[in-house]
Amino acid sequence: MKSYEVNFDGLVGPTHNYGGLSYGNVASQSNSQQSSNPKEAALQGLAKMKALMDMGFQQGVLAPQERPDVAALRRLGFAGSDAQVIQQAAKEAMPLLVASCSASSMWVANAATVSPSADTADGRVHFTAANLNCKYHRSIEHPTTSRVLGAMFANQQHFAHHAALPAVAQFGDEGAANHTRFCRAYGEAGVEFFVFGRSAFDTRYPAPQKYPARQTLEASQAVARLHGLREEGVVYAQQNPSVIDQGVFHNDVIAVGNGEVLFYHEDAFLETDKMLAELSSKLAKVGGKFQSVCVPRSAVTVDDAVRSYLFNSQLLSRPDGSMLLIVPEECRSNERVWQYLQGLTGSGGVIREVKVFDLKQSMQNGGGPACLRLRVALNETELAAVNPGVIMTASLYDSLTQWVERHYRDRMTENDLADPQLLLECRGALDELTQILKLGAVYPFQIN
Ligand code: SUG
Repeated sequence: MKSYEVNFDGLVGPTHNYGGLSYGNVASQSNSQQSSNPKEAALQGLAKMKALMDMGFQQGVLAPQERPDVAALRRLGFAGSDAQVIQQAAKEAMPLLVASCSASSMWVANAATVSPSADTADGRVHFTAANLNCKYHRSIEHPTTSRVLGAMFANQQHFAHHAALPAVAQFGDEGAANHTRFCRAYGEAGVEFFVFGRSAFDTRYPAPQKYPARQTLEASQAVARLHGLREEGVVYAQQNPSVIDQGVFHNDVIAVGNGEVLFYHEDAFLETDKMLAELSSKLAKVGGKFQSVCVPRSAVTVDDAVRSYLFNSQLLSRPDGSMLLIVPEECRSNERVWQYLQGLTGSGGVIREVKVFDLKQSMQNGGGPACLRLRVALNETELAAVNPGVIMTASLYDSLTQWVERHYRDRMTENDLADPQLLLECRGALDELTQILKLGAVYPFQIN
């Protein structure tokens, strides 16, 4: 049976702004308070989806969330009408209003961890929504994420959904941003690679000194248990704490994998040789031949990787078995990175081509091409069971582009977030979106 990797990209929401909300994420902190352009952000994301679809890849779309999240503000004690809740928060606690307005759900690599059916005990595709417990503005995403994923992958014969892990730092889980799967073919059993930043219960593991390690070993292990993965099909590795302290807040900022290939920075992991040997022997047991492409620090520094997002790229398999790397424009403007990429594609190795995309609006908050997509490996039968409303087509692209043009502002600052009219605009837009994507009622304003 045919199988595919389907990339579901997060559609940028109408409140996209630079709130400076993510301590440890260099771009988010350095662009704090700048004015943003939500319309441009959404169109940049849609252009990437359309381009991948046109290249022959399977592409889907994941809906944004209702923001400002008035219900979240009410849980923090703000009261009255929706407009009063927003105005009171703006007056008394602006950082909380900004957090409740974040369009951060666009980075759907953090929406969930997904295990394909070939890896799981019950032969279904398993999803665990990420609790994103490290940052308040992201911790409020998972209930709606679960409803949206449930509406996209509704068929219970093929899809199993798990609620987010307990909402404490000890089970901090950032979803697929710290998870990669190696396989010979997408429909065959593979090796799932979980990368954690610290252990919450075992003090023998080192931890970063400056910035938080968002993913714990215990969270990764819980996800693997929930999904019914076999021990021989799982490898755990620890991120190098010193790169977290240099701004590598998710593993997908320093490594990316696809098929039988891991593309990573020399400083990405602890005990790299042991980890590579385990990946290689476990992949061999399911018939695969593991290959690694290490980028030496002498060619590209960790700082270059953090600024250019070289590793936050999409590594895609082409029909002839070679691979294509989708990188952000920032890679072309970094001389060392660009030079490295020229050498890489010219070397006769597996990665043959680089395609550059302008995702500046998202990049300024620390979200590159790989942050914007959630990968779901599906066989033909499972793909047919996905809600067809969320699969990208030329006509869906046109509808979504027109929808963005109709509803999105082209400039957003902190003052705009305090405008109660923004809530009404967003709800109107999202109500229409759920009809375009055939999701049914998924947002708090639709179900309460
Ligand atoms: O969680 N930025 C996101 C970026 C997520 C990137 N995802 C992956 N690497 N997979 C984060 O730090 C910034 C929001 C703000 O500051 O307005 C933010 O949430």
